Amino acid sequence: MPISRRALLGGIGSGLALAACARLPQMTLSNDHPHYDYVLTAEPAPIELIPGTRTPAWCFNGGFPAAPIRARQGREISILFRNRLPEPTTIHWHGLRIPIEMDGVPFLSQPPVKPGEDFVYRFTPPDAGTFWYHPHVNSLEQLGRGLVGAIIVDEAEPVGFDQDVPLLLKNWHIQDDGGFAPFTSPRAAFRMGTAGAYESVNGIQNPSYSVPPGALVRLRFLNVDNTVMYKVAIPDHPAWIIAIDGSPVAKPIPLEQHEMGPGMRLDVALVAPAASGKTVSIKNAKGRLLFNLLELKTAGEPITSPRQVAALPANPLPKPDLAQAEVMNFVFEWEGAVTPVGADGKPNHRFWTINRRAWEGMSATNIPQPLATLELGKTYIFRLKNVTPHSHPIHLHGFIWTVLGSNQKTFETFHTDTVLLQKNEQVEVAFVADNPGRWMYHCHVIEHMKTGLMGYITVK
Ligand SMILES: [Cu+2]
Repeated sequence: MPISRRALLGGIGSGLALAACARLPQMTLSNDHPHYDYVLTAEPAPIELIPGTRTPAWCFNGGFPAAPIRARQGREISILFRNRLPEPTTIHWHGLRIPIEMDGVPFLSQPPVKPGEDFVYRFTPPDAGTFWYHPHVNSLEQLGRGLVGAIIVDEAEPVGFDQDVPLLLKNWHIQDDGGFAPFTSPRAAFRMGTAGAYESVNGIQNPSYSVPPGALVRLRFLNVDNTVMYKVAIPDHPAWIIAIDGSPVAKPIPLEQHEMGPGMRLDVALVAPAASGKTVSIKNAKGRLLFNLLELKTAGEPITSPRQVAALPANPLPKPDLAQAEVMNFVFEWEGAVTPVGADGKPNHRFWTINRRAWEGMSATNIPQPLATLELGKTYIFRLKNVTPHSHPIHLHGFIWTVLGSNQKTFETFHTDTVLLQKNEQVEVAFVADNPGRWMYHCHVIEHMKTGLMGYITVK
């Protein structure tokens, strides 16, 4: 979706009000200076999910899914974001280690982008991998209506896949007529969340993608859902995990079943069957049953030179100094078992807690205290303890954790920006606090984050 200069000029006029950005000079758009690699517009756009119906979605660039934004590792990218929604918004770049001014959290890192306004996101991604973006305003509705997209950072040196398939996993909260159903209910918000009824991959139920026979295929799974966990499995064909949540694993891991909470990603590599007309079926495991997610079908010109799955190059993460690390405990808890609703029937927003504190919410004039203040450059070990009977994908903006261990399972050390904590699980993660700013720290089940399971840490 790189926008040509001509298309860019055709799409925007002069006299745009650009929102202020603390670190960057104000960009003035003129026909002589089309400075942007991408134009990303958030706007209402009806789409057809259920054949013959209209869903009043909110989309990026007019449809779902928007073509992935492709950046290159170590190279600056500039994205002109245009808010054409009827309400304020921002864009957060999940998993990218970029300056706080570009992190897209209203009030904490930038003012909300008002309807009709624009904002220039400009950053240099240090890490290659599969990432995603979404608003950080009115998240239940904005993400629920479709404002989610993939940003793929290509490796600095090409890694040689024959085919690269981004797969956005999302359940839509829609009814049979295509109209939206409620994105939340109090009862579900205090349990595992409200699942949408219409499952989709890239906006389609059980899509089929054709790949050349013998091709080395990279599947990029992105759980962009508000609520739902996916457990990816490819039971009848060899496949390997090559990256978890954007970060390459040291050695490809044979894929059995891999669970992804909201916000999480998974890169899987496989060599397609050598013959034409063959199918590789990709499943979602629910309990002991396997359900179809999508399929690959071999077609077209075969690739005859042998292909092999290999490890991806490591990303340049700073190495935690475990001997000098400071340990911090974070306990994820809930306040009671009775569904708390106010007199208006709406959920009580102070139900889930981090260290006995529910997120208070914030505004331009009222930013609550951080959950913790970290010293710039120092290594920290976060001990994440889930004492609730539900799973929580815990995400920290601006950093990538090294996962050291869990009290429930053993694994090779890996890196992630989102840890899926199972019930009663305790996980230890380490990282170097090398990125100054105020960084959101929250559960990515949107109903959990909206009802308390959120906060931020300050690094200075
Ligand atoms: Cu949660």
